[in-house]
Amino acid sequence: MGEAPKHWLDERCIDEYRPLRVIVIGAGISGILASIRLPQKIANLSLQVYEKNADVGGTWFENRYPGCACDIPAHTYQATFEPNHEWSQFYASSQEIHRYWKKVVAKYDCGKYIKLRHEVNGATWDDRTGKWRVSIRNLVDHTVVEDSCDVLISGTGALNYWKWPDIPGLHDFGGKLLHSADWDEEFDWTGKRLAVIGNGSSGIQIVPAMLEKSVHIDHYVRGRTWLAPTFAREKVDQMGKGLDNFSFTQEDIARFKDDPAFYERFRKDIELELQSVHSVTIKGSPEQLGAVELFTENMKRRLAGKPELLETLLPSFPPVCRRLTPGPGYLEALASPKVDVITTGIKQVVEDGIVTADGQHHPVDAIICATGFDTTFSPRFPILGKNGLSLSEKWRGVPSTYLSLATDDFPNYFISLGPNSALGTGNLLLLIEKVIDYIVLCLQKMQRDNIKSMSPRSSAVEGFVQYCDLYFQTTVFSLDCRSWYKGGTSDGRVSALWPGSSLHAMQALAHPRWEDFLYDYENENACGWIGNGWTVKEKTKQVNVDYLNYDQIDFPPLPLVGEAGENRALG
Ligand code: N01
Repeated sequence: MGEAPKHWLDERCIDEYRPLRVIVIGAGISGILASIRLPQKIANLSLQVYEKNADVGGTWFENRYPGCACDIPAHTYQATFEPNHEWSQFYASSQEIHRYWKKVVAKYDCGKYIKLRHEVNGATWDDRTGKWRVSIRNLVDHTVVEDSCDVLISGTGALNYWKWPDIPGLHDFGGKLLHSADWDEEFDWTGKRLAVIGNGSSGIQIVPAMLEKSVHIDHYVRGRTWLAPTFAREKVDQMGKGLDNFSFTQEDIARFKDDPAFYERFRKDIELELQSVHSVTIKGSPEQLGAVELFTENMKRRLAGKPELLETLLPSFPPVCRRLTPGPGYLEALASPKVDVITTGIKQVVEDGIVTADGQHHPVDAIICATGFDTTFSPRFPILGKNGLSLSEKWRGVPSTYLSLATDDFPNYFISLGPNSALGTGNLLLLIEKVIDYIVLCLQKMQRDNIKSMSPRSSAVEGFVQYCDLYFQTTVFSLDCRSWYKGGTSDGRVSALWPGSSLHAMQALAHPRWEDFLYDYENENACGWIGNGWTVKEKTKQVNVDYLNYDQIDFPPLPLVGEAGENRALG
């Protein structure tokens, strides 16, 4: 064997971790969690988060339509490590959730990493330097800044790219035209006739919230949808509040604060319910069949004021195929004499209203499009990986990933809430935390093993895509219902959901399978990570033997002996 080149011996202690510059795109929940966990766990880190908006919070900053709230109970829609004792509602409003995340940002001083009003508009991988070149537009002075990083993390969210529906004449409308995800908070609809298009989660919240002040609402329902019984409501009822009261009083909040055991039990009971319904997503399962009956009864009860609507609304597809929502107050609002549910298709929008396919003209003062987002996962700006490969080209058709968070030929690129990461049931925030933890483990490995770049093997990406496709055949998500889970189609590929339960995702993300990745090393010697034979503490004359501290020693449990079960002792 020939002599190894001298430069193979790295002038670096084994634990002298290489500097890593990381850019995160977006300061929504993913970006905030990244700006807490990365500085906590990555040595020698330079972190920059770019956020296009004027504030942090992502979805919960942007979505301001009337009634906007999280339809998952607030006590399970928070960071695991930041339990909030002061939620004022069982289903917190978008404003309250936004305030919560702003407090988290302030508490962990994340602001120092975040540049607001800076929109990333391009990213290109340079294989030679092992860095991403990132182009950012300053939205205040419109200058373009160039930055670079070792690792690029996308935290732009799956439901951020809102779009107008494809309806002829929409922009010829002479009244007020709004989209749920681009709300005009100045808009006053008192005494106005409204059209609300769409009965997804947004439309379901908007109709009851706008009803009181409006004079009339035409609610355009193209597809049918299931309304779930209110989630975990007996937990609220157990507090003596009654089944339909979702506000917490000052006394309730004081109890959450002063009685930690009560708070923990309340939080865990709801979480347990959230995590125990996965089987309802499986085709033909007793839970799925039971849900049809349960949900039908629930809808019938809530539509008592207009029983004829049940026939109009009841879907032929099973529950959970489309995203499920409890929609408190929605069915009750539809039963109001002020609301017309219109299922005839929209032919066109005219200057003063909407014309349906049967030729009827429905005049309105405002049209509210609660019609959803572009969920194709095509990036909004060019992201170019190895050999100039464009991510939007690569993902045309199938947005293929490895575990939703990385893809082949895009080294050092990670995604939070990428394709196949959303959940039909379970706890999405927990999943975001686990994805960020997974990325942290990858960054730690890059530093420990002196890795220049890593990306999943093509075979691992193909394997995950195939796994998803086979898995979803067993679930109700693949049945015939139009949903953003399938990119807005009825029979397309399920490209938005994690293929399993949220507890399954937790397990899958807990321990990266390093063999599923390809690596390039900083040093040409694949064993370069061993460094120069020194540890940092020795080089800096700060040696200690803390590994002998009792709290650092891993004492194995002793076997029990004798009837009394006394332990064996050495002396
Ligand atoms: O959008 P959607 P969304 N003509 O795509 C209809 C999250 N979210 O904003 O079903 C007529 O679900 C379309 O009809 P159809 C949550 O994950 C969470 O409501 O395709 N109608 C559908 O009814 C949710 O799933 C919360 O036939 C048209 C609706 O518009 C996701 O965001 C709250 C149309 C779009 O529904 C998206 O919800 C709100 C057309 N041309 C949202 N085009 C929480 O509480 C579309 N539609 C956490």
